[in-house]
Amino acid sequence: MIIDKAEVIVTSPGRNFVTLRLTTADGHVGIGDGTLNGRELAVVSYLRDHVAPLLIGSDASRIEDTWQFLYRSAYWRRGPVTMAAIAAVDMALWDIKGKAAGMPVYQLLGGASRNGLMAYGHASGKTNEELFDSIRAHQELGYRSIRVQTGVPGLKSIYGIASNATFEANDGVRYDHEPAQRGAFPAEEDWDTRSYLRHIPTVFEAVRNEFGPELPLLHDAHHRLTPIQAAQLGKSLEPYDLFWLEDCTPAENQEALRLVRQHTTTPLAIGEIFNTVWDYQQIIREQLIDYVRSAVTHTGGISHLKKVLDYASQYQIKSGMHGPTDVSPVGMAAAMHLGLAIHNFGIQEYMQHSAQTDSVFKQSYSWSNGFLHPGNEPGLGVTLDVDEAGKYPYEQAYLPFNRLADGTVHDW
Ligand code: EZ4
Ligand code: CO
Repeated sequence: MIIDKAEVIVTSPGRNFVTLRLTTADGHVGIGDGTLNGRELAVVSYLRDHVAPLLIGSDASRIEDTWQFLYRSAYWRRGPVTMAAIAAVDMALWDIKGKAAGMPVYQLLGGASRNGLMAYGHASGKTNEELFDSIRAHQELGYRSIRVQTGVPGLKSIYGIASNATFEANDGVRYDHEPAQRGAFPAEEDWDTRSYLRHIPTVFEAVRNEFGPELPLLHDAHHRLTPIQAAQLGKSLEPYDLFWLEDCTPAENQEALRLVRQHTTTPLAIGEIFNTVWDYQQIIREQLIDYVRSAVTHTGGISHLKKVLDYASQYQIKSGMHGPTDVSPVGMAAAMHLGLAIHNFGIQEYMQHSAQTDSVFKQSYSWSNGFLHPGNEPGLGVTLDVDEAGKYPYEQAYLPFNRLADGTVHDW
C-alpha cells in the first residue's frame, strides 16, 4: 500500500472545505478533512508544500508511525494549522485501511459500542418567538437535544443566530448558520457582557416554560466571559438544567476553570479550538470539564482524538465532538466512526450541510430519529466528486469579530 499520489482539493460549495486525497499504487483512495475555517489556505500550503512530498513512497498502512513522523519531524509542534494538516493525513489513512480491510472504520476501532449517536442541533432566533419556531423545526426534523442561542437586547448581531433557522428551503440552504462571511475583511459584531448575563437566564426560563423539563438544552457562551462571569452564568442557569454550557471561558488558562467549577454544577463543555491532548491535560486531570469538544479535523485526526478521549474516560468525561458545517462531511464521518466505537461517547453536534455541499461530498452516514450512524461502507464512507468540487472555487471568507461599545476588540 505505497502512496503514489497526494492531492489537496479546495472547494467552496457554499463555504470552503480543504480535503486531502491519497492514492496508493494498488489503487486505494482515502480522503481526509483539513478545513480550518477562515484560515483554510494555510493548511493547504502546509499539506501541499510540506507534507504531500513526504508521503509519496511511504506505506499507507502505517497510520501511527506516519502520525508520529509528521508531528515530531516538523520540530514545531501543535497549533491549529499543523494539527488540521496531520488530521487530514490521519483520516485519509484510516479511510484507506478500512477500504483495504473491507470494513467501516468503526470496526477497526473496536466495533460499535452503541446503536447510534445522539446528536444535537442549533436552534436560534433574534427573539424568543423566532427561537421557539426554530426549536419546533428542529424537533420536527428529529432532534431530541437542542442548543439554544438568541439575540441580546441592544446588540445588533451576535454569534449563533442563523439567518434561516427553521430549515425552510432557501436557495438550497437548510439552516444558514455559517458564521464565516465571504469578503476581504471580517464582519464586525458588537458585544456587551452585562446585557448578555442578564438576558440569557430569561430565555432559558421561557424555553423551559414552553417546552417542559425533559428536552435536553445546551448553550454556547463562545469564549466571551471571564472566569467569574462564567461562574455567574453557570449559577444563574442551574434552575434550567442544561445538558452543558460550552466555552464559558477561552480556557487557554486551564486553571481558570477551577474558579468556575467552585461556583456551579452546570456541566461544562470545552475544546473546539484546542488541538492536542496538552490543551486538556489539566482540565481533564482535575475534572474541570464534563465534555471534550474537539473535532477530529482540528485535533490531529482519529488517532490523536481517540487518545484524548481515552484519557478523558478515566475521569468520567465524555465526548461532545464539534460538528459545525465548517467540519466537512469527511470530518463528520470520522467523528461518527470514533463516536460509535468509544465507550465514553456523550453527544455529537450535528448541523446539516447544504444541498450544494452534499452534491460534492457523497455520504453514507445516516440521520434518523435524532441519531446519527456512520453507515457500513468500507472506510469512512464519504466520496468526493472532483468534477462537482471543481464547480466551486475557493472564496476568501473570515469569521466575524467583536468590539465593545468603546471600540475595544473582544473575544467573538
Ligand atoms: O463558531 O465552527 O459550537 N460551535 C461553534 C461553531 C464555531 C465555528 C467556527 O468556525 O462554536 O459555530
Ligand atoms: Co462552540
